[in-house]
Amino acid sequence: MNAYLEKVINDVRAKHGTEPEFVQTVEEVLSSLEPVIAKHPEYEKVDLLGRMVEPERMFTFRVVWCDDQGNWHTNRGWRCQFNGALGPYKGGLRFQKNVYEGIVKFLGFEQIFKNSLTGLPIGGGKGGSDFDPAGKSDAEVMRFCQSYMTALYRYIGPDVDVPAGDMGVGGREIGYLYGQYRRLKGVWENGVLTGKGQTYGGSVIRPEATGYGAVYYLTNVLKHEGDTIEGKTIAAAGFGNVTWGICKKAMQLGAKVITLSGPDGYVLDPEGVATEEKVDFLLTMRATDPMHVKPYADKFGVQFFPGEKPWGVKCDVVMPSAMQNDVKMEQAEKIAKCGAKYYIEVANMPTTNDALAFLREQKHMIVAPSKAVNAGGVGVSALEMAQNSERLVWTEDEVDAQLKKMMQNIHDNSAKAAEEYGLGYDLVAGGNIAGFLKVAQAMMEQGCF
Ligand code: 2IT
Repeated sequence: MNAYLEKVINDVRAKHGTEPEFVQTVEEVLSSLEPVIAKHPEYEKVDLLGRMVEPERMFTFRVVWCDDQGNWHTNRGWRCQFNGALGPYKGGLRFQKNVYEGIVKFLGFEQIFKNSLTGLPIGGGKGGSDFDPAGKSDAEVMRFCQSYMTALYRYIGPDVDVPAGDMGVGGREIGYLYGQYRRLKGVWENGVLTGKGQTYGGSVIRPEATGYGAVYYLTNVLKHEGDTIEGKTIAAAGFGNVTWGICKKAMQLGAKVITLSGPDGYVLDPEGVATEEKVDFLLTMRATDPMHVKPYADKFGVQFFPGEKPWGVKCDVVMPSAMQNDVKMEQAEKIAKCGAKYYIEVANMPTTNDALAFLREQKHMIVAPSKAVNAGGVGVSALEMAQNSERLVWTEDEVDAQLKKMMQNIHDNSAKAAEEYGLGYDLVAGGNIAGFLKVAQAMMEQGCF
């Protein structure tokens, strides 16, 4: 590897030994940049990469809240404003027990390149808390969100930093967060958050956007291969917002999702999660118990595999859409033999680096990276920001058409970047390169800081 890249990666390893997810994403992105660094010696001269792996700013804060029994709890909150070269920092908030600095930083780093790929003016950021939403009442979630926003509101704004949802943060949480922001600031600045309800400036299709975008991206890959989506079987994971969107769009386009998973195991539905009743049931399950997918098997009389992951099930397309590092070497080996030609990452960093390298080496497979595939979510968030600043509401057809076009551009620009650097149809490297180049140019043009 190029000596400069190696130095930056080694520095990150040395500084972030306790944050393995962040080290992992830096290794993954930077290893794609070898030909770019060779072609652009000016980047090394100003240590552009050393700057890019260091957040512009990151802070941590205390979030104190009271449960329904009158007991007080202290959680930790974070916001990482990683890179603002392209626009206001933009990225979700994750509320999950296992969140810590390393998770926020890894997600923030990925977000820089993802947001760049959307072609829209948004920088990269991410935030979250180690608050565990499981089993909390609405009132508890509201008090938590109000406390969280009280700590954060001074540091965000429509032109500063625009948080949104991620795991554990959906429309309900965004509503409480926005209500508190408005109360504290006394202004109607709804462009400060995205993923809002439609009564106060949320965009149509935002809840579906990540899943819809992922399926649109897949259709572009299929088109490149002279293939079509009709009749394709898809192994997906999770059953949250993203997977729900994948099921819906796949169903509309004549394909079907045949697996879902949860912390308790996975379900196999050979007929597909491909009726309105089934797709809607995902929302019910998530609202009642986000920890168990078994109720789907019970309701629709399909097989449930306790404690197992769906990887290895025979299918045409594999879409890991649940969480980071869901696919390790052991699962990748099964996926390589399951008959699928397409490995389309959806969740942020769902594949370990060794498993991803292994899958990319499979001659019969095409691998697409999550930071391109799932960019439709944040892309529609940027469309929500545009609607808010215009004080207009766009129709479903307008937003859907823009999303579809955006996903095509992301795919085509990734393919083109890979081609230009002599890498063939390498969507992983191409996505990293295309995302990187725009940020790099903006940073160079804005001078050294
Ligand atoms: O990972 C992601 O891109 C998100 N959670 C969405 C971020 C956003 O600002 O909509």
